[in-house]
Amino acid sequence: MEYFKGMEEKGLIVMEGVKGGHDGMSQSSPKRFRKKKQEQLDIPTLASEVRTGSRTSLSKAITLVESSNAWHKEQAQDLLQELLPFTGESVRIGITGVPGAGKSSFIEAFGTMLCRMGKKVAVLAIDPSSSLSGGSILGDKTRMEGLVRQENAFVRPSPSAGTLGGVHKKTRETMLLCEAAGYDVILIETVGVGQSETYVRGMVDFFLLLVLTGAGDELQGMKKGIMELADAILVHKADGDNLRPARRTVQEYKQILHFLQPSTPGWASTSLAVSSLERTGLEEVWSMLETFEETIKKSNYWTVRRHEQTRDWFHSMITDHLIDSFYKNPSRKAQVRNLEEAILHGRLTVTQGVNQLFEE
Ligand SMILES: Nc1nc2c(ncn2[C@@H]2O[C@H](COP(=O)(O)OP(=O)(O)O)[C@@H](O)[C@H]2O)c(=O)[nH]1
Ligand SMILES: [Mg+2]
Repeated sequence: MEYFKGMEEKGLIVMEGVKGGHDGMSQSSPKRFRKKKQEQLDIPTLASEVRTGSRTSLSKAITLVESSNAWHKEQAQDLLQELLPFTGESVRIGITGVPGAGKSSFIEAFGTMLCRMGKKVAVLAIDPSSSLSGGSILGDKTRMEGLVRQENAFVRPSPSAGTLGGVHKKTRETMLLCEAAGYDVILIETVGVGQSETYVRGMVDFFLLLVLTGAGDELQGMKKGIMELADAILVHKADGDNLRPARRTVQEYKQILHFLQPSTPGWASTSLAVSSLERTGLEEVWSMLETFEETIKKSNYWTVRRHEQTRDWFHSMITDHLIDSFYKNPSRKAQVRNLEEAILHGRLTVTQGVNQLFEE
């Protein structure tokens, strides 16, 4: 974090002339004053409350981590640093599938089963559709009513509308907070659209894809890419009339997976039939996860992957930070537009345009 602080300070020095500008954060009220006023939040106390498993404190900690307020951000990092030694002990599971595949229902059924087994289960959601549709938040809450009532469960709904593009980037930090709070299993739900699967794959140990039957056509159309992200494909809603077709579909997926690149080296991705309605197949999913954990820890890829994930996270934050600080200068956008014009009219080459931006 020292590194980022350093960069921020440098940014501030360069930006001296535009203080009090667009973001309202750097206005005339001196930083020292703000600090003093908000110092009531006692980070060591909050940290120990999170560790004792207080869900209220965990919620408070997550809100702090999600805040875009500069002072909160600093405090959030202090909190995370304090809790870092107590993180890393959970099994991190990503769950994806098209809307309606039954992800929330599966999490409810599976999570409740795990709680009854004595596990502590945290549920997080990354929902890129929520800022458009107003969110699946309501739906998910009713879908997870049973789970929410479990003493061992913690359910954090999708970030609220309009905050996308920032808050979901905090999911990794939220996950660390949950681990420090003693959660054994972290379930991260994401809608299977756009980049969110790749993003979630990059932060979990195990990645589950939920699909439906009648997939003959779907199999054709389904992108190979997403199947190659999955450690297991669950054919969901395998109940009633759907049971037989579901079993057939499982066989089809197994065959296909056989020919694809496995998502985790040393693990043959597989397929299972599950019904969250009838609560069947859930135990098989858990025992598969246990086998996975054992196998992958033995090969040491568990740790290797987590290190890779943290490294990637660090590098993507560097990129984000560079982009942010590049556009921080309010005149930057106009400058870029002008250069664009010049390039499109053939007065400059693209490389010359870029050089001009970075020459100063
Ligand atoms: N028959 C059947 N229906 C299910 C099952 N799980 C979920 N559903 C239904 O599928 C619909 C979508 O479920 P939901 O969990 O909201 O899907 P999500 O959009 O992927 O989170 C709901 O109407 C559920 O009642 C199941 O195991 N069997
Ligand atoms: Mg859902």
